[in-house]
Amino acid sequence: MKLDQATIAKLAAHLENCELEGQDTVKITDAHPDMDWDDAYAIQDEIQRRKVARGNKIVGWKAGLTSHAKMEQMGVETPVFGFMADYYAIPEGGECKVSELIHPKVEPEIAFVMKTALKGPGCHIGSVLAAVDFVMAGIEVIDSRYRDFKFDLKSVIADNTSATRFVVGGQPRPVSEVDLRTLGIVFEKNGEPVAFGAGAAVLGHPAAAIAMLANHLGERGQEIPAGALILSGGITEAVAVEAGDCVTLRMQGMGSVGMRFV
Ligand code: OOG
Ligand code: MG
Repeated sequence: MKLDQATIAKLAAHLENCELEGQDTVKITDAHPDMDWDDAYAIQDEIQRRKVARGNKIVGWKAGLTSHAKMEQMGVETPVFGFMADYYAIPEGGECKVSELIHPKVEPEIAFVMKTALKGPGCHIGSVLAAVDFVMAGIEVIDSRYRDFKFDLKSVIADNTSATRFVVGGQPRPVSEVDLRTLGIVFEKNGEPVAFGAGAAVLGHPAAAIAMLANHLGERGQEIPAGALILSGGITEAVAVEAGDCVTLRMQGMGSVGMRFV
């Protein structure tokens, strides 16, 4: 760690205030070029602690930058992990208020719900499939707090990987019944298909993203608890949205899920 506790707390408060007020900011590595990976996750942990202290529940985790499309779009090469708070959840078909956000984008993702806890290190696709209860369609809304959505990996990790809202739904399926790699998706904005993909876009097998998350948390003495919701990371590039838009994700054999931006 390169940053002291006071600096970590100050940066966490700043980034969380930007989130809560819908304000953008310059990336934090501009002022702290020496910060390391542990500092970045420590800032994210401090944001999580602030939310829990305020009474929010942590309902799940997310992997991000797990597909080549996303890595290329954002100019980075490693997956990142974040958490999801209760108030990020939007009901199926519900409204997402753009006025609360900075510059939202949407991503088609596979949502996993855990049957049993999963603790790394050493987790692999097999351990994930044994621990997952069911999978369903999910749309993540990301909203980087950084100006013009421009960041480096440490800055985006500290900013809880741009997490802001999500919707899950459609027709959940037991994970044993789904071929996660060939699972096809069509992502529509205002009735027009705008992106297409298959599950294998996520690290060759979407369960690999959950294994990486479990191993990442395991290194920090944490586990994925039973019942947690986990988003796999976007299968395609993220798509910008504005008030008036509606988006729908159709997932092969698993129905569809959507939300509206107001
Ligand atoms: C970082 C978060 C990426 C995903 O699914 O790849 C992410 C970003 O692009 O702002 O959530
Ligand atoms: Mg995402």
